[in-house]
Amino acid sequence: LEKNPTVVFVLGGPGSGKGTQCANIVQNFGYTHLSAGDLLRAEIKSGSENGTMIQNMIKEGKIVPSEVTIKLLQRAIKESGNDKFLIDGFPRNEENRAAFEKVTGIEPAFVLYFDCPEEEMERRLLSRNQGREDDNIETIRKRFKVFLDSSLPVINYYDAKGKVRKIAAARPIEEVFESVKEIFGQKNE
Ligand code: UP5
Ligand code: MG
Repeated sequence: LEKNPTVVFVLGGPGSGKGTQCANIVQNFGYTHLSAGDLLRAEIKSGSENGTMIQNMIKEGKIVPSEVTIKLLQRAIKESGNDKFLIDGFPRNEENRAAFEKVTGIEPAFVLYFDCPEEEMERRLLSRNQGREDDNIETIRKRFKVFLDSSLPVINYYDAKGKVRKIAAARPIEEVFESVKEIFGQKNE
């Protein structure tokens, strides 16, 4: 592992625009984008022994055990050859957060938080049409509840440390990215 990689956690509810904005950040600021959800979905497709367990958890909107997700993230970090990472959609609960810090020794430079009302996120997810098994109304409701109960506390934890950069996400993609650019142009250490 690179000794002191720069890590930005990109957090926000389901459909808040994490993946969309990470793609823009990569093009402009030289980061490698690691979506924990994409890594887990790739693991299902690869036919790994954990695949069925991961698939069931995603279908229920539940959080996959940290050790599985952290192993995938560590491998992707190593394989990237880069030293700047956007970690998208992780950590999702306090246990994820503490385990990542313990295992990797990495603390995020800051946390980018896309703040979006549920009704807007629901609209986006229901019209995404990319065949995601969790983009149905029953699973979406479960994902929202897990976000409120488990993921928001992680954001609050980093907010108390002055590390959260909050962005109003219910605006057009280009407008949201203008706000994102301002943050990446600042000194954030
Ligand atoms: N869109 C984006 N921005 C828009 C804008 N400003 N205006 C209008 N439309 C906009 O965007 C969603 C949709 O909205 C797209 O169609 C986009 O074009 C449009 P996207 O950028 O994909 O939003 P994102 O926040 O990335 O939404 P995603 O659904 O990926 O968020 P989740 O957090 O729900 O999904 P993730 O893949 O991270 O996790 C899925 C599941 O994996 C979890 O529920 C969990 O079961 C599991 N998981 C873990 O267990 N552990 C992990 O660490 C990570 C995931
Ligand atoms: Mg995503």
